[in-house]
Amino acid sequence: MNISSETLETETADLPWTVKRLAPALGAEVTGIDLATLAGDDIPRLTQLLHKHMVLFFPGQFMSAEDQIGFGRHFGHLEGHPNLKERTPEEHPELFRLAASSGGIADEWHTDLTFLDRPSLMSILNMKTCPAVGGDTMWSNLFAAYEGLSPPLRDLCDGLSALHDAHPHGREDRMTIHPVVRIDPDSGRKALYVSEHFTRRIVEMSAQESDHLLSYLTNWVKQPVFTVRYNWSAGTIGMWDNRFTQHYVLNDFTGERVIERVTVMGDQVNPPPAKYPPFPESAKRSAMSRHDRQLVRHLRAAEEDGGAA
Ligand SMILES: O=C(O)CCC(=O)C(=O)O
Ligand SMILES: [Fe+2]
Repeated sequence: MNISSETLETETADLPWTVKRLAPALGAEVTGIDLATLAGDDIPRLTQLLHKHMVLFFPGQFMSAEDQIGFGRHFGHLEGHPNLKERTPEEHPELFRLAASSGGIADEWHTDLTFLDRPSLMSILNMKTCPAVGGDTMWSNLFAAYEGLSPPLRDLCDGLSALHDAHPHGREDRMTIHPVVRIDPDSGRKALYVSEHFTRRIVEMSAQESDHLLSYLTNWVKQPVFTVRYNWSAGTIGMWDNRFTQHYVLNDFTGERVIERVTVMGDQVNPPPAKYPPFPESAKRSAMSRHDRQLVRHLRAAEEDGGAA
């Protein structure tokens, strides 16, 4: 029987660390590595590993804030959260803290910061405090979600774009438009790029049609077969490719749970040429137009900026 390295549970070939796959869809745990003392080719190797598995977990790291920031900087420019200002007591501006005791539980499926023109490339999470039971995080593989759709639905999604906003942070004025399907420039693979947390409206459809399609697609990405679920222990670092995954925290625990995240910026979502006009351009004005207000506001602002939306 010909077993490719893809099917092996543990992968060690060419790597100085042990990599254990956690689910067929995505996710791997890496041991035998100290993230605070990397050298040589370690960063490009980790980047490659991340692109392959989409989310990586490194138990037992217990990184300091400085080491986590230093590790993150190897991958690009770091920025704190644009809307949520809770930081660490030391006020590291690059570090963003979420504490369950102050409501910081990310229990809605999302890709980080997609209300920005250039969302984040990757996020690096340090699990500071976690409950003995519960508080797992799930990730979904958005390539698999796209590829799992029927060909006619894929064709439909290929021609659409969607408005994302920061409504969950009380900032629905912060918005942008991304394609519903984004393409990995390296592999050419397509991924479904809408989430229930940040995606508000399909641009080219009526509000009613958009509600139905978005509801279908944002539920579809949660199919268990596309996901991995990780049970944390304190001191674990988790890092994910934020371009082609979504994640969700199970709000099933009691007691405290605290994470600190650094966010690597610089993602560039390249929209394909528009296939259809935005819906409000072709719709007759009526009482229903109120559902188009936010989209119209954004399109006007984008036009005044002289750029594409
Ligand atoms: O708390 C977690 O496990 C993930 C929180 C989250 O959504 C994030 O850090 O982006
Ligand atoms: Fe998140």
